[in-house]
Amino acid sequence: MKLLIAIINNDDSHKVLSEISRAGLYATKLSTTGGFLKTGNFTLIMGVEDERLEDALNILRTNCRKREEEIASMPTFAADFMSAPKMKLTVGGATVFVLNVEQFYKM
Ligand code: 2BA
Repeated sequence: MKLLIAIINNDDSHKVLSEISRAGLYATKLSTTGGFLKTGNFTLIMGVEDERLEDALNILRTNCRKREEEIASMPTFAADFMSAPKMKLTVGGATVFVLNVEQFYKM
């Protein structure tokens, strides 16, 4: 069994969770915050049998979009904020960690 930890954009949440349920997979959704942009995202924890790992990854691949976000680069003073040059970041689709599960119980 594998444990997937997937960090996903809030906008993709509804579609991804629907597809996971439709595929008969299980997930727990946590509300989280990116350490860099400090905006909300969400994190899925999924316990997945080895033979279903590719199914789970495909759902994430298909339903999580890459998006461009524009942020102000760091101004020197608060007054500089409006004129601070903008920089573009590519955020997402999904950031996924796959870990081996040693033991799994439902008691
Ligand atoms: P954030 O930390 O808010 O990062 C948002 C986006 O900002 C990142 O998109 C990336 O484009 C950029 N970014 C983040 N840290 C950076 C840095 N040190 N230098 C330059 N650019 C940086 P993604 O890579 O798609 O990440 C989306 C979200 O996934 C992240 O939100 C964070 O919550 C999570 N994440 C990504 N990589 C991670 C990792 N190695 N460990 C833990 N969480 C991670």
